[in-house]
Amino acid sequence: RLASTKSLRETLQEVIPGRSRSSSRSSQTVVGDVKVENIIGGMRGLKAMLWEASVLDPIEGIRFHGLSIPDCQKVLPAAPGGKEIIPESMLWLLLTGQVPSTEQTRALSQELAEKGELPKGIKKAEYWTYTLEDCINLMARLPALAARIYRNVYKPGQDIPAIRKDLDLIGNYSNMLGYGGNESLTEYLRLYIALHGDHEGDLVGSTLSDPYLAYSAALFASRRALTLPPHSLANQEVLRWQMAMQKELGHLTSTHEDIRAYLWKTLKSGQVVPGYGHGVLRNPDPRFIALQEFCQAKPELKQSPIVDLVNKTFEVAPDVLKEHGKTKNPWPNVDATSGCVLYHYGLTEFKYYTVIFGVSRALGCLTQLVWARALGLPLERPKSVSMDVLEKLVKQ
Ligand code: CMX
Repeated sequence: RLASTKSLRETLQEVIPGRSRSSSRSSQTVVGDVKVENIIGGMRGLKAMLWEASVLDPIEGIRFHGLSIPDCQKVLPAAPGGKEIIPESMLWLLLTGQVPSTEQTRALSQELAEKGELPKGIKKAEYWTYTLEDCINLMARLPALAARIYRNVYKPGQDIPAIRKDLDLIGNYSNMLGYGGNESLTEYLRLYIALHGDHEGDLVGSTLSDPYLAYSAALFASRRALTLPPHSLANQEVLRWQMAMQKELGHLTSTHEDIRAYLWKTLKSGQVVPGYGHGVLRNPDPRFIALQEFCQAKPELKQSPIVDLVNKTFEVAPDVLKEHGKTKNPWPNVDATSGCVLYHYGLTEFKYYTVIFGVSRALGCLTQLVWARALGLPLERPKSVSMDVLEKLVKQ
């Protein structure tokens, strides 16, 4: 029964395989009868449970792995200078079914003492270091998570490649999505995700919530932020609209005049031109320009019917919107092209675009969280005013 000098973990590693009882797992052997008194009596005395460490005999009392209490008192090591069994040696016996040596018991006492202190509160000035660690972990896992969503929904039953240590974050994401062989799309995803990385907003994070909660809240709680037009889903809306235009005009034959007429038709039906205008910007969105430049540099994208239509629309729409005269910004925003390029690459599942967007937004959300902790920023708690107060102010 005497154990070797092995550690608790090593000992368990040896013991567990022998006790997994694989041969008896599906045995049909009858262990006993179920009597009415068992049922009414809370299953007392009914052998229906697997328990490794102890057995309670009505006459002898408890035995731990076959050792009675007097046996344990005889063989289980005591504390230095003591005589009584100590919980460390009992724990060892319960876990492994073996009697530990004095050295093994001391090693376990030492490990417990080393790990015994309650975690102390960390200094406020150090919050950011832990936040950063969580943020990096979260960021690192997002591609696998987002790729799994894509595969589960659109390509079920296929194996997802493992993370490759030699690839960058989006190289791995693209690979796990199943587009690893398409370097041009992978490059586009890199640019798209880098460009969409930030936007203001840190309400949940300001409550000192951890990055996982804050980021999930950013994705889920703010439906407007991610799943409703006009601010979001806009790249899907643009794609739908451009495809409808393509269908109506014929993609290779459409002239600037045709597109101008289509734009007016959209506006006259009371709809906005998707991909144009912005709450803040008053110029073409530099993210749009960067994506356009990406497309211009790739010969196959220059020939893409959908990308060509986006270009032609850009050549016509600002003038039409200026003439229409409502929007403060007649220029394209990033969504005027972003989804159309994904579509060109064969990533045609519209509904997934918002997930890619979510992966991207992690960059900004998590950055803000680290800075909020580094600067010790307080809970965001704006003061509200009622309509009455506002009206009084206006009338003053
Ligand atoms: N087509 C037609 N009319 C437009 C327009 C467009 N693209 N953009 C704005 N307008 C209209 C507005 O509907 C508003 O009309 P009303 O006065 O009748 O309500 C008027 O112009 C003034 O609006 P604005 O101050 O210029 O723009 P807002 O700040 O109110 O809205 C935005 C900004 C993005 C919601 C709006 O331009 C829009 O709906 N664009 C199309 C959808 C789109 O591309 N969304 C992507 C946004 C990208 C981002 O947020 O980063």
